[in-house]
Amino acid sequence: MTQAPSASTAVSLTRYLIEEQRAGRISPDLRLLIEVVARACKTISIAVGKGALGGVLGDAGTGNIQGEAQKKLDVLSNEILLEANAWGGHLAGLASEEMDTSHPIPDVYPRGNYLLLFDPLDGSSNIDVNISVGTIFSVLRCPDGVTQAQDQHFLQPGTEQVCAGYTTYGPSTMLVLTIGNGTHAFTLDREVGSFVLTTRDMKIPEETKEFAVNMSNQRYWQAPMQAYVGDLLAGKEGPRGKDFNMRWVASMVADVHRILTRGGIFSYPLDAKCAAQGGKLRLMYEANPMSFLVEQAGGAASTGRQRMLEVQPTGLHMRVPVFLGSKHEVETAVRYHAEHDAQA
Ligand code: P6P
Repeated sequence: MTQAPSASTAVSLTRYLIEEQRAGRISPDLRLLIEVVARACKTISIAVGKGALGGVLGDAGTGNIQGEAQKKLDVLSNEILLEANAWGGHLAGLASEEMDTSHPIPDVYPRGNYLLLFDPLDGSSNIDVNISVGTIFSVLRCPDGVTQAQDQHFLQPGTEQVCAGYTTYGPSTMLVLTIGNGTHAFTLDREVGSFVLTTRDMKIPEETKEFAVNMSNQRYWQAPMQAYVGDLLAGKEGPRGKDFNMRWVASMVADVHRILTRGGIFSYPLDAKCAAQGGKLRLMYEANPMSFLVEQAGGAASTGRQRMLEVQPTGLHMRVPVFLGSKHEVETAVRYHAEHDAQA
């Protein structure tokens, strides 16, 4: 049973970031960036929380580069993040799931040394049925000498991230963050309006009995995924020798938050429907930030054939197959792929 932090022991996000800056682990500009993103997420939380009363449910009537119909809250969340990050002087550019190309900082404002990428409202297909959704963000350094970032400047592997996080808009609004010094969870105190550190140094159990996958795609999976999940389903009578449970929220932030909290493996593998695009989930603002958070919590993240954070991006909206979560379970899924490829 976790004890609620008292007023005297509560560590706010601001205090945590000041202490990390004092320790030399983040710069003043990166501290400002994180505070600005957190503040924007509070605004998004209020809009999401209004539900039908806010007049922002349903489709926007527009589509994005992903070929997905945008929800009104997708567009609103994107605008909130763009506006919040325009004037601070900490960014050289932004990129979003909802925008075809990267977004320049207006000339009227100073520019900084960071690049911010985000999925403003991940899982938004769940918004109209009141299931948790979230904001995912990733921070890279802008290459030296570049002041007005172009798309190609964002194309850095996940190991280059200096910060990653998500905010999950669930029963409580939680910000989960890493600056490369562990993964930490902050809960929004709505009465005060600040994020409060509620779990320092999250750790994912290395073993698990829970997997997250969209089973309706099973007939489209490649052979190693068929074999891997088939053995999970065989349970204790099968080669794994134990029974497994399954969860699939269809909101990556919600599924990953559960795994960071109690373990598990999340997978969106290649299937015959998405193989031509390289996968379903996007590398730069879904897989990479989540993989950084998971690795910092002692977990593992892979495409099934390569460490996720070492994938060299070829485009802002590049898609990848994803396996992430409990270290030993991800290693097992990777081993099924390696053994299949060796025989092939
Ligand atoms: P499916 C949401 O659209 C998302 O990008 C992730 O948040 C989620 O894990 C996945 O797609 C769900 O995909 O095919 O199960 O609807």
